[in-house]
Amino acid sequence: MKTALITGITGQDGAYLARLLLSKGYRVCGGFRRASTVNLERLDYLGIREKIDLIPFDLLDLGGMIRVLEKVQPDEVYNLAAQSFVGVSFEQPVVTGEVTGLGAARLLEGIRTVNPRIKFYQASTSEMFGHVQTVPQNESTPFYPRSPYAAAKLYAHWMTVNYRESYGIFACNGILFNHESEIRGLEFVTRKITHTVARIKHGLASELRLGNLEARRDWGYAPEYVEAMWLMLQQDEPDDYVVATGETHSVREFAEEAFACVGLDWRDYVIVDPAFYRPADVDLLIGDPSKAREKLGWCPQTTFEDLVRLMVEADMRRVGDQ
Ligand code: NDP
Ligand code: GDR
Repeated sequence: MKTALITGITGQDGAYLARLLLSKGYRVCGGFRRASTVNLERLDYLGIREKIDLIPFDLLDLGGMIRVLEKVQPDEVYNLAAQSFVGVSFEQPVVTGEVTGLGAARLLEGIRTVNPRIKFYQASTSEMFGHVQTVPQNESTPFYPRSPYAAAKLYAHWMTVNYRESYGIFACNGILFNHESEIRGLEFVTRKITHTVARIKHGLASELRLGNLEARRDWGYAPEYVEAMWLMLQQDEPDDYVVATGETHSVREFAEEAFACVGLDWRDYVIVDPAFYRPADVDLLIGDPSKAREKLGWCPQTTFEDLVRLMVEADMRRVGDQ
């Protein structure tokens, strides 16, 4: 039986990856931040909370990390923990750098110290392409980060490459484009839209305030993306991969589609509010997942329309049950 340590177990991807690895017979250890209230909602939603060994873990604490690695003795570590909200990174750039950037470096140091044969997955991101230099973006596209979050992730990305090349650690970067689901955090634009659409339809809200409607993203379905993470660590050689759908849509299109799912016209409810603009935004992301398709045999299955619909339907059920 293999053992995996997942950091960020309370997040969207942590929950889906845990479910996937459990289905493959892994012992799954989940690192969670010791806070006054620990949010295990997503693990409950997927019905897997009792099957996971939950372990206090913080990306700020190298000593604690080393003790966790020694205790758990993982075969694979998936580093999904981060301050992951781009908007907040402009308000808290240093904390974002500490957690999202240096946190990954601490974990790599822990692995190098405890057991360099542990395989390592780093949650890299399409945000590193930022002000994009090619369309679409693939593994050779130069990076141009546009936020403190993206700059921190870029540091973590290169540290992962560095530990692979310097110490022979089996370390991979998954350069994942946006992936969403019914358990996506409410602060991200897709879930903010689908949740508010459900509240409007149930008469609990009357408007939806958004920022930049013209930003375009390559949106996929999260449960499919965690499969790619696992596949990367099962290859003969470590490498970096873009994971994306190859389609792009604007925030406006997402809103239009979501309102249409419940028979409403988005123009009657959406208000553009500059409070949600960012000091610098990423205008266009569209990934080229050819390498993941050819080498990992990975292919996205869920269309944009299906993604929006499944998120709206889940929020309609949840809001209706409240
Ligand atoms: P979430 O924001 O849902 O989850 C982030 C997780 O990190 C949470 O479990 C959070 O714990 C944890 N965390 C935050 N700070 C610390 C810390 N100091 N020590 C330990 N844990 C911490 O993110 P997603 O699941 O959406 O994404 C997973 C990873 O993939 C992230 O690194 C994200 O940046 C990256 N990514 C995500 C993409 C996406 O579209 N979803 C695309 C590309 C990359 P807590 O519950 O305590 O806050
Ligand atoms: P992103 O996701 O920044 O791409 O990062 P987010 O959903 O926050 O923003 C996407 C785009 O929508 C625009 N936008 C708004 N965004 C939010 N959150 N709220 C709004 O009201 C709003 N109005 C318009 C944003 O300006 C942006 O252009 C996500 C995170 O999961 C990262 O961790 C991950 O690395 C990347 O995806 C890939």
